[in-house]
Amino acid sequence: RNGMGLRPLGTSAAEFEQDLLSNLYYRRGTTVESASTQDAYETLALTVRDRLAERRVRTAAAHYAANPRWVYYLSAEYLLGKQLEQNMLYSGTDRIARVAMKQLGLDPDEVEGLDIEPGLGNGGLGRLAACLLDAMATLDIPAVGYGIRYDLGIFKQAFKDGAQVEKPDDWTYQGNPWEFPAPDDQQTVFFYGHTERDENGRTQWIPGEIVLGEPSHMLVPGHGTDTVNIVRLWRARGSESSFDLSRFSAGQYAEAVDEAVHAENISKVLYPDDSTELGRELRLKQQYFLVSCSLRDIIRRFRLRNTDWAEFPKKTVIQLNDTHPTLAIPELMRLLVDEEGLGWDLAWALTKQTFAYTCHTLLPEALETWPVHMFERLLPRHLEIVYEINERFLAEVRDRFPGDVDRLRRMSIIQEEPERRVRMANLAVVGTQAVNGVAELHSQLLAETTLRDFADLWPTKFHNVTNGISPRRFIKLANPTLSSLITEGLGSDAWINDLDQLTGLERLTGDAAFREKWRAVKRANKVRLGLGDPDSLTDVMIKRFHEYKRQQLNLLHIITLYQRIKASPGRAYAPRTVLFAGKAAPAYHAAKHIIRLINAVAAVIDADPAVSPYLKVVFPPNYNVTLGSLIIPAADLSEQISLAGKEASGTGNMKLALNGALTIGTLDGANIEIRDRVGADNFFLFGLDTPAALELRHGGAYQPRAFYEQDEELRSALDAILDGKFLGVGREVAESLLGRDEYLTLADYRSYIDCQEQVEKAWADTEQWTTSSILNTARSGFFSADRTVRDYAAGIWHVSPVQVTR
Ligand code: 26Q
Repeated sequence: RNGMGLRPLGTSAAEFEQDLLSNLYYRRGTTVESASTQDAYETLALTVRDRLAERRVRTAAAHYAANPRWVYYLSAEYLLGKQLEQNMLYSGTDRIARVAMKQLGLDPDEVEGLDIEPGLGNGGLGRLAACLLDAMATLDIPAVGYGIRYDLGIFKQAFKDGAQVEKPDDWTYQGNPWEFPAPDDQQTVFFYGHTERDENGRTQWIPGEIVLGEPSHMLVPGHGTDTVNIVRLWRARGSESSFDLSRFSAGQYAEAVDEAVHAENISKVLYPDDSTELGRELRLKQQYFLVSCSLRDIIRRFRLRNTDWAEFPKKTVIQLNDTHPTLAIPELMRLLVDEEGLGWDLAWALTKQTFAYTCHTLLPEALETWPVHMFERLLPRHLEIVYEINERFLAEVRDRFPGDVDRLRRMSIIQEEPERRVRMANLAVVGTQAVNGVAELHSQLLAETTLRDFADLWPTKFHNVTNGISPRRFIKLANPTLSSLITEGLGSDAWINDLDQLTGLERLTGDAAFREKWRAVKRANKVRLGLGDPDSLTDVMIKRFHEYKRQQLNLLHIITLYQRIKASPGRAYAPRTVLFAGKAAPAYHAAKHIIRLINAVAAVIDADPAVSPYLKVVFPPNYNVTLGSLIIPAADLSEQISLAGKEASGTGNMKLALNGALTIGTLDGANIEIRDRVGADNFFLFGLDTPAALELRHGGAYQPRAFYEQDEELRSALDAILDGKFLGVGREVAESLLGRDEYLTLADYRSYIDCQEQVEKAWADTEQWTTSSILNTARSGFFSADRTVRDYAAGIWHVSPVQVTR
């Protein structure tokens, strides 16, 4: 019996089989003979989950006993990926579960196929949150992730006549076996209303709407440890007071229910935008809902073991994943000053010490701001607090830089022109003890450009923490055959939790048999993916569609290849499969035009027998963590071609390099660090660097038409689009490039085309390519999220592990 007085769950296939039968019977109310595949799936999930639940209970007990300093990660988005496979691996049941299922006559692949990915995020930022949770658990760091349990995740992408159409992602339609409801920890959230001062001069917020926050959590197990942390997600519920009783008794039942339904809209849907979203009130409401519920929960947990507010920052660090949860700063001030009666100065000192802020962008249009009038209507007390924070802050700036009015205007948390708005990034910098960018270049540019005034004022507040990825999910689970080969080559699987050990592969580049096996794995992964010729160069661009990422540049290369093959059909071209995957924000028309044009070019090439043996464009719809895990292991070439200075970091670049793809890329984001590590010989570099791009863009003299006129191949590619050669679509794309070309696509065209020719030459030397591929994997250990979390722990969080013992 274990510490809880329970019979420990078995570790053999026979015991697992018994538990499956018992769970099928008692938790699904059925038997093997009459079970549906859905019954089998839910039962398998519960049987796996049970084996983590025991570790979870021990983790909670160990954490309670230690009363440690906690990391609370606040994020509006999480892209956790499918849970079943991961939880089988982490609980050590992957093998026995499959044996047991077969014993019961169930098809493991069919059953596992019903597992659904919770798509509670847009892209990089949401997946980063999931990778950091994975690494924190693996490193035994006491942590809780807080987020929103959206009813509808990121939309499902389909193509109709080559154009993106969106469908709702009702991810819990069949239930969600991974979720633990926690109704006892429900919270109450206020919105709207007004403020009043009581007789002691204390401020009270009289709300105009009250909504309930209902928590549930999912398990976040560590790999190779007993630690199981949680991610707690909040769902909005109408409160009893939002249920209009007078209407109810007057017989207007449906009308009475109306407001409760209205309240539930808060967690209805994830906003599908990954950079800008015109200030929608519901989005601001979501942010405050997350913040209010989570802070109350954090304080509840603090009080289980502590009484003194002075201890709060010693026991708590709250990491803000971009500005989306920045309302936590004025909210903690409100709780401390209005509800707890602390003086402003003490409350402010505690607040600042508690928070840290990660910035994920440089694009000025992606910096969140909210109209003051909207902010004031929804959160009247918070606006007063923001004003007070701002006044005191501006006084400090005035002291340091007397007479510098322009600086005050730039740094103010309130923007005055052309419209009064609250600048969330300024609030986040002012209210935290540390600010970090997500790659070396990005952190440097933040301090020199976007947040320069703040770095002048507080130089030591600014840090870099280069992003990382979970090696468990993005190589061990995604690429099992390569993982086995690596384990065979290194003689142990310890590399999974200590990714720097991959450097041991370097010496194997000299082993012809190993290289042969390496190629065979890559080929088998292409066969598994099932798109295009497995012997062709698989050229992969997988990421959200955005003009700064420049999918259109890749497309111009494809059109150029197409035209070269048409012009000289006799030559021997190395077959290439160009794979795109990614979603565009539903209202981002320019990005949708690029998608439409890619699909048209793909169709034209497919229909042309002179070209199709050499060139194929594939665009599987609905890119998500699951599809990424299938594509990444099959890639030979990784396209990381954003305009220098625009991509904060990128993390897909790391996933692809780790899986042995060579990068063609600009000096942007983490590409620079990848190239520094894998070596310039194993990386295809092209394009303007950041200073050159800034000069060209802001020198005011950039004329995309000049590039069009000077470069015959470029002209011919754009003319083909303008002449309607690709089903008559995509003129908007060409016109935008010839008009403003915001992201200097035409300026980088020639350099990119020439670099792709280098790629083609390198591909022809199979052995050398394989060596480069192995070296990419061998030298990518730095990009483990374990290293990222260690950097946060040492430089920003100042937390240490707590061991969970038996
Ligand atoms: C903000 C306000 C209103 C509506 C939506 C948003 C919103 C939502 C999501 C704004 C931005 C995002 C997501 C941004 C994102 O994913 N950024 C990426 O973060 C990665 C992890 O740090 C980096 O690697 C990428 O470079 C960066 O683009």
